[in-house]
Amino acid sequence: MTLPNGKAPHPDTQRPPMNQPQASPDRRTGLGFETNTQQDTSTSTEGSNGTPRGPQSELDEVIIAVMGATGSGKSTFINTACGSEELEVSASLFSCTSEVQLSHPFVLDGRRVRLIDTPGFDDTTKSDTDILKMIAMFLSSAYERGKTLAGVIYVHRISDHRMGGVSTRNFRMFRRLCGDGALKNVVIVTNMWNEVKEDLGKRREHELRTQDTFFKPVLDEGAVMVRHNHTKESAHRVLGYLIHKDPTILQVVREISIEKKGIDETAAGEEINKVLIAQAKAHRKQMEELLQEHKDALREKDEQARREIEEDRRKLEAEMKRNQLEAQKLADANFEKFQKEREAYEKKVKEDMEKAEKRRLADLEQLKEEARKNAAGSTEWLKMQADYQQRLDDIRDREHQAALNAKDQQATLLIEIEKGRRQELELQHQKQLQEARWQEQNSALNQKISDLESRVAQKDSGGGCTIC
Ligand SMILES: Nc1nc2c(ncn2[C@@H]2O[C@H](COP(=O)(O)OP(=O)(O)OP(=O)(O)O)[C@@H](O)[C@H]2O)c(=O)[nH]1
Ligand SMILES: [Mg+2]
Repeated sequence: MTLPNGKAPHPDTQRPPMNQPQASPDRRTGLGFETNTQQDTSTSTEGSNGTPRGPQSELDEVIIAVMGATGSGKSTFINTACGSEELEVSASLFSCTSEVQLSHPFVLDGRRVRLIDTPGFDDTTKSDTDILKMIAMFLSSAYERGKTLAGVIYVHRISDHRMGGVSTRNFRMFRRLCGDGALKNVVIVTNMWNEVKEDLGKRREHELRTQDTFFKPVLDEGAVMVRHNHTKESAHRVLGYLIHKDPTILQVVREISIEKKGIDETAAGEEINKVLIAQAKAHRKQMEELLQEHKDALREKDEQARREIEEDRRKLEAEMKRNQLEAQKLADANFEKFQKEREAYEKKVKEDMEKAEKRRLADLEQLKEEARKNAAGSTEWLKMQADYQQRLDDIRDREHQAALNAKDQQATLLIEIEKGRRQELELQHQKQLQEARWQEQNSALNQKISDLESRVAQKDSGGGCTIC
């Protein structure tokens, strides 16, 4: 494994920061990929030996598939990487993603990236053959439209107590889908680290890396194993291991699109067949044992045991029937039938996409109409607001003017009062002066009178006329 700078990184080392995801036009056709006329032929990305030409140009879309057991966190990883909630996620025991889905494109480290979400092989509602057919249809159709994979991410919960039957079966199917040739483009992602104590997680990680029954064989062939801590940065770091890689072809795609094999003849199909044969053998053995136990119960007249054995037998028969149907379904998925199914699937996807596009256009039209109405409404509202503001301004102007007037009036009044007060003071002053003057004149007059009286008195007492 080498990074774009040519150095071999430690799987857990941080890559330099990358560009944030960006929205891009949602024009989809066919299987959800945008039309790329330059690449729209079955051989455009393929060399003479059937291997893809690489490296991918800056304009090419980088497509990465995400696989793993049900509930391992595939859809969550994709949502985290895209920074969206577009894929359904569930904490229930039932499988959540039951179809192959394509994420919206986003830009990372200068590349336009799309992730493919896949259902796990231990799906609670669909058989392994159904899942294999779905994945094979999607990937081979995409390949024949010139869309190759930059890599595959396999999600594994570090919180799993052990690599049990389901995980082992899932991983075995994953290996058959990829083939050894694509392992250099595989990243095994361990997640749910916050669900375990660090020491325990590290021990499990070490076992997964070093045990032949776990991931060691694929790591030896060039796959890498990295931790994911549930953040966008961590998801982008994981994708950083793949986005600059030369594209690869998965074994199942090569088998179908180039070697023209039926699903039943692919390595993954053969793996399912092997499991079905082993199960059929085990079922036959169980049935023989039950028949023997049934005979014993009859002989011993043990009614309770007989009823329990018959119940077990019914359950086993139902399982055997399911197994036979599954084997039949796999046998029916030969090349011709699979091609027909794929054509029907592509047609349906195309119709769905066209319907979705029509719906999108109708929604867009409705949004535009609402926007127009809102714009009209907002013009009206703006006008009302302007009127209101004008009225408010007028009132304020009037109030201001009135205040100014009142001030003027008050000032005039004060001046008048002051004037009046001064006049009053002046009058008082003059009055006082007048009074003082009168008093002065009075006292002078009184003096004269008393002088006259004293002279009259002198004359009366024998003196001459002083007046004449
Ligand atoms: N703690 C923790 N929980 C996670 C992480 N990734 C996913 N989960 C939770 O695991 C549960 C299953 O996640 P999904 O993304 O639906 O898993 P899936 O692999 O897509 O499942 P299917 O679609 O059923 O195959 C959800 O409850 C997630 O919230 C993680 O990194 N850490
Ligand atoms: Mg899912």
